Amino acid sequence: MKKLYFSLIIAASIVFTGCSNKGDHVNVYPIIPKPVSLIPAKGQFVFTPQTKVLFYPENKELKDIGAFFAGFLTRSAGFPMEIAPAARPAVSKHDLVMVVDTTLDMNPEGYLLTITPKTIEIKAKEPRGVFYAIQTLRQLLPPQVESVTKVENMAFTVPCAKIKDQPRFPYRGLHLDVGRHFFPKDFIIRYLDLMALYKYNTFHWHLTEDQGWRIEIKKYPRLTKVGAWRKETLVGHWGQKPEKYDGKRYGGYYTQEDIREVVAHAKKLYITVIPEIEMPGHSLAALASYPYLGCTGGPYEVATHWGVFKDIYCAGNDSTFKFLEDVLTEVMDLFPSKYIHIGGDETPKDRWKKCPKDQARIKAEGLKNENELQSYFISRIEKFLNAHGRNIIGWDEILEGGLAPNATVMSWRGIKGGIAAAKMNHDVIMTPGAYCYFDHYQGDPKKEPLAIGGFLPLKKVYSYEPVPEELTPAQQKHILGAQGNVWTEYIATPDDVEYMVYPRACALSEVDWTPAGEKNYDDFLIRLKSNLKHLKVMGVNYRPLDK
Ligand code: TNX
Repeated sequence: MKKLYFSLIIAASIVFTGCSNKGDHVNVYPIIPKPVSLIPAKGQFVFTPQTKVLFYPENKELKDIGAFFAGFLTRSAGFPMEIAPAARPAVSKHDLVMVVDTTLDMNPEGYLLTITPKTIEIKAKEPRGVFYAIQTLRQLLPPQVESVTKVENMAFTVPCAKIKDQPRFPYRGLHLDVGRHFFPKDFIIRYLDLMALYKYNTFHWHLTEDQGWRIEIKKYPRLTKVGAWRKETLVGHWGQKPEKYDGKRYGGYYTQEDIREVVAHAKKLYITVIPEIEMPGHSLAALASYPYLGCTGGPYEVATHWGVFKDIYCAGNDSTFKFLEDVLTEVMDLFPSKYIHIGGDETPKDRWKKCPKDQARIKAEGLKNENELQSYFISRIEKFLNAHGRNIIGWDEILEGGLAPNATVMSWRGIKGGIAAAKMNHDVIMTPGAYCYFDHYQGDPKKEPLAIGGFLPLKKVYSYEPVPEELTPAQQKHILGAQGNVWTEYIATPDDVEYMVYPRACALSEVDWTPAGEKNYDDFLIRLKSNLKHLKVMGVNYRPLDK
């Protein structure tokens, strides 16, 4: 055993010293997103069965992070990896030590990682910084560290370096639409696990749609009994004639227990889950469940094709607000996030124009038109959520007819909405379709699986700059970060999701994390090539890079 170890160490030394010269260090430091500063050094740290994970001070959160990291080496290398509190914030033995020092003057998500042949030391102001250092370490280890079964004859080493790192933006998001297609809880957990590897900290879970309501609400059981199921699904592209349907009942939903499990798992990964409950549009599944919520009273049917539907919640009816407040009460109980996303996009006003109750509301509230009625709707919901200590996020349509006083805007129809909101001193999350829509094609549509349209190659995602030049420095501070959106009209399985999301999410992680001046696409590609080997071991169905 000892002998084998020795030769593995020698082999590893040859590989790594060969590459640790300045210039070609990128080959052995395939870290994504790229750290703010990395000083390469000669040699490597070799994990052995004796290596311990030590933490200081004694703290349950640090212990959990230690166990998270140890798990990888226990599974892949078979090392026991003892996790123990350290007596002081330094080690003399051949161990990994994780130190939280609240007096450090650094970003709460930042970290310092020093790797020498003798020890690995992580320092951060908060445990989440330590967690991000651990993701960096995972990427520096051989890809086999991600293996869930023991890998024989493998040296588990990391190249020496001194890394100082912190994110550029506080909001680094990925979204997933589970309304058009439903993805099982276990896949959501995997989606989160992958996000954590790239230092994303927000999961926007789009839970309600015309084609399916996916969250159990105890007070309104028909939402999942009726609203979670559609009688069939469109085959091929929407708009293609003649329309064809598959004739198969389709659906699914998350129980409240499932949701609690996902939220708890996300918390361990330092990911906040923001639920989206769409209103007043994209609500046909809710209307089909409770027809009194619509202007005409129905009957309604859960949608079987894609697009924008005219039947939306009636804004003239107080029982609509009672329903939504009840739903949101259960939602707030499940999701501890500061933000609740209330949708607000694509709301045709046809029904409101003809509905006596909506017209009466417009009159009674002294509103000018249906746009102002939409604003009334969103502001009323905002008031309710604010009273419960939560803030709303809405798609950029919520600017039309007047922005709710405390709303954060998600700019998706380009960046205009984001600019307008920032100029009004509102916070903004950037998700412009041309750069952040991972449902768009990645290559020639003839060679790609059917997608909604558009063309968003990796390089274009990478090139995105979330802060618009026309904003003043004070307004720029309102840009919280960027998010990749994954709408699933044409993405039906977990494998399809991974194909559309990776490696584009790797590129966007660098947009969100790395200082703009440090970005370089060619360098990113070199790191990505090595980094993708990790995803390969994890069995991720990523789209291969163009030759
Ligand atoms: C627009 S982005 C939508 C979604 C669609 C998506 C398809 C947004 C707020 N609304 O309902 O799924 O386009 O790319």
